[in-house]
Amino acid sequence: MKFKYALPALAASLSLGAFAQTKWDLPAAYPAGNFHSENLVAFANDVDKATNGKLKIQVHANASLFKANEIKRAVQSGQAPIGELLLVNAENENPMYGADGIPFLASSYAQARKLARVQKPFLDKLLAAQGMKLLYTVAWPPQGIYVNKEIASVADMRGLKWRAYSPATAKIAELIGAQPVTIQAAELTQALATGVVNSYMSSGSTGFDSKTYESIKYFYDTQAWLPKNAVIVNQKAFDALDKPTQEALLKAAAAAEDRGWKVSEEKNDFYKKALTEKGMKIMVPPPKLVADMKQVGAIMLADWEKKAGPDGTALIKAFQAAK
Ligand code: PCA
Repeated sequence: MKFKYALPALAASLSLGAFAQTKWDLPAAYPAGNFHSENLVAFANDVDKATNGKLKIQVHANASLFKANEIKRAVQSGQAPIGELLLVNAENENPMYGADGIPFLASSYAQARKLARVQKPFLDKLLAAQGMKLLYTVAWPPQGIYVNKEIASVADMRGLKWRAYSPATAKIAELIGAQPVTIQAAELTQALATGVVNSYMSSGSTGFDSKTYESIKYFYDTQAWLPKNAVIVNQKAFDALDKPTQEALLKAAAAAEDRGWKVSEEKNDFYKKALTEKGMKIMVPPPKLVADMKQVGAIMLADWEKKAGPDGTALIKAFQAAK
């Protein structure tokens, strides 16, 4: 009697197993309309299609599931199987995460891609040691200075209320005599509207997303660095997928990386035009400002190399030798 019922139940669970669906929540920190978030949704759709719905990834944009600075730990602990983080935000944990936040080390898309290539093996190793795996990275557009007045040099920036998003952008404030307040992108609009900050460095993308033009008039297009977002996955969650699903995920990730870098570069001009249409002035930074900021960059590079030790030296060497 027992078997009579157990067998159909077993058969049902087997056939269910054959169609087993895995659902992953993907916490992300930037608004749904941001190009990184749109790229994540395209990535999730590709995975869905390639696996016939076996792996469903739900993107949670705008820090709605975890705050920007909590995402890495959430993926590490398995609270989230997958997530998107801003690499430079982990610089205090290990300087190698911050290589793409050093001003003027890699300040064009071509240079940033080169840096991404030489940085990748270090990231793979660091993440693997914490039970995670790097799926892909995509650069933000080049970083410029948003400021509420015209500036000719760093001396003009003293005393600014400076929004920082990372250890390095807080360090810049220190070096230029501004007052840093760390605010992630999801809270930036409010911080600007309430006057908590009146300046910061970021991309045209974040200036546009946060409606910075409502309180700040100038964007100095310094093109100082291109920080990257990274999509990372918990290794155990990855290992729990069957082989074809793993392969589909990696293939979709490679496609997302290609697409993301292209869109980032294409949108860079779009964002600057959009900011102009909203009444902002896009400024070519005057020579003294450029020279001052390059000096800031040189100090930060030297500091970084000291902190990063032999790995840092190896990365810089590889970067300089890379084509
Ligand atoms: N936007 C993000 C990080 C870099 C960027 O361009 C921000 O400002 O928070």
